[in-house]
Amino acid sequence: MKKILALFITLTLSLFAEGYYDKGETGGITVEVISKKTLIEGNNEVFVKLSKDGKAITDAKLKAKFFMPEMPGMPYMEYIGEGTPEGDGYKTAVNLSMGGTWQYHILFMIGEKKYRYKGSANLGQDSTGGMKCASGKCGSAM
Ligand SMILES: [Cu+2]
Repeated sequence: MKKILALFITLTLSLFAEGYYDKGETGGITVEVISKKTLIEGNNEVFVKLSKDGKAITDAKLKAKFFMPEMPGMPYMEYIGEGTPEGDGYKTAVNLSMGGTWQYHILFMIGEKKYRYKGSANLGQDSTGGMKCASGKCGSAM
């Protein structure tokens, strides 16, 4: 099991350049937001890892809320993906209804304590800043 996990982590690391990766901290908890593929308009798989002092936290309750503020001619949009524990993190599926920049909040509870981690992603853009496809309209080939 450990070996499989290590392999999974290695694979994930090697794929960062192709996808989305964000790392930060909230309330002393390190949060990593990972998508193997560039985030696109439509369905995305997002993996979230929580850790403290290098130790994975695997018993949190977690949600990923992606949203886009109201703009002229466009209503507020929101999608909440429920996190399912998998390996050393949480897997969630997020459907983003249009291209552009999406804000997100990773909301999680460890015991009774609530946390919120904030980030944003430009659809179609990988972690090196390169645009893979215009406005996140990448199609299924990505
Ligand atoms: Cu929009």
